[in-house]
Amino acid sequence: MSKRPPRHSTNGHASPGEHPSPKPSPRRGRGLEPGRGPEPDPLGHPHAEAGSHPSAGHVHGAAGRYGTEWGWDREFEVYGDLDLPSYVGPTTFANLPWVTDAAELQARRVDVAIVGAPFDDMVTHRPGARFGPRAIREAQAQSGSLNSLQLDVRPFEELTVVDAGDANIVPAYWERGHAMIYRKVHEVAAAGAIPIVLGGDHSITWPSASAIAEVRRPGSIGIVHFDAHADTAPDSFGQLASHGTPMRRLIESGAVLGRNFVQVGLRGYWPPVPVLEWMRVHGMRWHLMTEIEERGSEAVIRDAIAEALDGPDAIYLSVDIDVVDPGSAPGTGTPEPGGMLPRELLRAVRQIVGAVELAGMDIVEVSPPYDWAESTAMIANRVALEAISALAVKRRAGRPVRFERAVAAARR
Ligand SMILES: [Mn+2]
Repeated sequence: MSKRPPRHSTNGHASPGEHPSPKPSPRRGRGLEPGRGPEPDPLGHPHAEAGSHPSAGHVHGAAGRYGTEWGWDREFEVYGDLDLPSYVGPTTFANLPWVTDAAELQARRVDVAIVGAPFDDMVTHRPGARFGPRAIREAQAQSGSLNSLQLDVRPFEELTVVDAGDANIVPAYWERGHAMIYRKVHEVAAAGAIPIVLGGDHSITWPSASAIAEVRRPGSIGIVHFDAHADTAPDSFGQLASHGTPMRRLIESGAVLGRNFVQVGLRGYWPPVPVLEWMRVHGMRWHLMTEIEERGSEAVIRDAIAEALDGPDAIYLSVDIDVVDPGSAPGTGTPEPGGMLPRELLRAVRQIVGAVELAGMDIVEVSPPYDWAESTAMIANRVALEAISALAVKRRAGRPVRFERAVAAARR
C-alpha cells in the first residue's frame, strides 16, 4: 500500500527535537470547518495548519553516532494525530480530538460528539458491552480525512466532530452509572452538539434519551429504535432499570410519547402478549423483521420516520446492534437469528439522518468478548460514521446540524 500523502502536515515545520505529545493535541480538528482559518499557533510555527499536530511536518532526528551511521537522522515526514494510522496513539473515535470539557465543546462549536457509555451492569444474558465503546472506537482502518463513497462527502471537512470521552463509570453501581451517563449526554447536548453515544447495554438509552428530551422539551422528540427486542418490559427479574425496560421508562416518564416511539426489526420469541398489549395501549408502533422481508427496508423506514415525526420535529435514533443478524453481528448480549443485513442497517441510518433533524443517537449492545474478527464492532463504528456523513451532507446543503437553541437556553 502506498503512503497516503499527509493532508495537513506539509507546512508545519517542527523544531528539531520536538516530539509528538502522548496526548491528543487539543489543536486537532480546528479549522476543519469551512470558512474558518487556522488559529494562531501558540508554539509560533509559521504555518502549522489546523488539523495537524504542532510537530507534524518534516523533522531531522537527533544526530547521534548511530543516527548518523545508519541514516536514522534523515529527514522524515511526521504525521499529525488525525492522519496517523488508526492503531497508533490513543484510542479515540476516528483519531478525532479527545475533548471532554463541556465549555470547550461549546467554544469550538462542535457539531457531533462521540460519548462512551462503558456500562453493562444491567444485562440479563451475556455481559461484555462495557468493552463496547473502546472496541467501536478501534474498529476502523482508515484515518485522516475520510471520504464517504456512499454519500460523496468528506464528513470531517464539513463538520467539527470530536470524541467527548466516556461517562464517569465505575463497576457495580448502576444508579451512579446511569446518573453519569445522563449528565454527560446532557452536557454535550446543552453545548449544542449532537451526541452519538456508544454503549454499553441498552439500559443506557433511558438516561441518554431522557437527557436529550430534557435539553429540547419532554415529548418533543420521536424515537426510531432498531432492535430484535422491544425492551419494554415492566421489569426484568424485579429490576426496573434493566436493559429490557428502558423504552417503557421513557414512555412512562413522558420523555417520549408512546405514539412517537417506533421500533424496527423485532423478531423471535419476546416480548410476551401482556407486554405487547401495554405497547399497543400506549400507542407504540413497531415493524417486525417479517415486514422488512416482505416490503423491503426502505419502505418500512419511510413509514417509521413519518410515525416518529407525527408531532415531534426531531428524532433520537437508538440502534441495538442485535437488530443485525448474529451471522454478521455475533458480538452482542442477546443474539436473535433472522435479522437485518449490515448493508440494510447502514442504508437505513443514512436514510433517516438525511431526512430528519437528528437530536441524538446511541449504538448499544456490542459485546466484544463474543465478537469474531471485530465484525460487530465494525458495523457499530460504521453506523456512527454513516450518521456523521449524512449530517455532513446536510451541513453542505446549508441545513442546520447543531441544536443552537440549547446554547441560547443555557445563556438565559
Ligand atoms: Mn435492546
